[in-house]
Amino acid sequence: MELTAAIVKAKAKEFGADLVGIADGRVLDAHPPDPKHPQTPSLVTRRDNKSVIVLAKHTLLGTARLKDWNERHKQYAAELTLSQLEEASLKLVYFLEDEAGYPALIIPPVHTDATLNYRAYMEGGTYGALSLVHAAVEAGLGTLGLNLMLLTPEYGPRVILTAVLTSAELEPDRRMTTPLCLGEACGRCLLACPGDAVLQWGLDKKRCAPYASPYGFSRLVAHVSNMLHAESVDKQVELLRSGDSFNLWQSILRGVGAYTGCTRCVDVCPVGQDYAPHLQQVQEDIPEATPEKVARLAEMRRRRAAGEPIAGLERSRRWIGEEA
Ligand code: B12
Ligand code: SF4
Ligand code: SF4
Repeated sequence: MELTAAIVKAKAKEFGADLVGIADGRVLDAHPPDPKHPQTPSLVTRRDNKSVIVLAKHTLLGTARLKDWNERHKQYAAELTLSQLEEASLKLVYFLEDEAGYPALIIPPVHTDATLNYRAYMEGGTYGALSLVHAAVEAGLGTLGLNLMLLTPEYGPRVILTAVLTSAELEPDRRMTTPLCLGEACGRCLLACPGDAVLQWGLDKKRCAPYASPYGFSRLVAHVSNMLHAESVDKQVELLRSGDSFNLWQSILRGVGAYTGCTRCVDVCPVGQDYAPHLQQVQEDIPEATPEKVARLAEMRRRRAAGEPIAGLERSRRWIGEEA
């Protein structure tokens, strides 16, 4: 079969992806997001690294209209969306291999390497095989926002991502060179963040992680430690039979809240064609906004207007869509 980018994109959509873009593996090799810890296609494979096909699936609008950061409905639904995207990626790999004759592999959407730095893992500072948001920008799907999430014209940041690496040389998409993010003039993600983790074009991962992953590995370790160190057997049994144990059991069973926790910065972002018709009215008011956050945002606006250097912006201009 003569495989083209158009065929691959049509197949990915048929299998369940909402957005698909293609990046040249060599371009990703040349632009690792964090050069101290490179995440590049050729570090994954030197054979099947020619093209990086990035797939996106939008998350549900109904859950984006729930305003509590710790909503179990949200966490459960997001895990189901993730499963569907994983399935779409797997079907695409089988199509590439069995029908088109090109070996391929999936970049797992949530797996990270904890062996390098366990402490960093516990604090959210871990790395996937590829950084999917950066790969998505290179594949023309969108640009990064103030919180360094991928924003798309269609769904803003309300998408999750996977990637498929393949030996097929496919025509790549063009990277967007105009930012989608409204920047410091908006700052709604910062105001909504319960962990106050959004920086000026950056993220305090340690502050975000307990909200982003409320029933993840760190919570499991903390809960089991509390049980081990409880003052009596009765107290240990009480902790064993607690709501925390039940939620952790559910999370192990179905992934609820293990990776898919807080989405407050996502739900309030005005970028995306879905925002005005479905979210604007519900999310207009941001209960988490505090005078301290408002002041911090005002200071960011001042620095930007004054043309002062902003480290986060300088590091990520390429993916924010603001070339230096
Ligand atoms: C580890 C991880 C986390 C960690 C750390 C996040 C991070 N940005 O690294 C924690 C637990 C905090 C987290 C939180 C969330 N995550 Co997460 N996460 C990942 C994961 C598995 C790996 C990320 C990775 O490899 N980062 C690599 C590094 C290079 O990225 P970076 O640190 O942002 O890079 C910049 C900085 O390092 C900076 N930099 C460079 N040098 C230096 C030096 C200094 C000193 C500093 C300060 C900065 C700096 O410049 C770099 C270039 O821009 C990815 C999946 C994947 N494989 O990509 C999902 C992923 C990024 N997460 C996702 C989501 C949805 C979330 C959450 C909403 C939680 C949730 N409910 O699901 C929140 C959102 C937080 C946010 N505002 O970004 C989605 C993003 C979708 C989107 N639209 O953008 C992904 C792609 C998962 C997926 N399959 O869809 N996540
Ligand atoms: S996921 Fe939640 S805690 Fe993390 S940056 Fe977004 S709003 Fe803040
Ligand atoms: S909420 Fe505003 S500042 Fe934050 S990412 Fe979206 S557009 Fe950018």
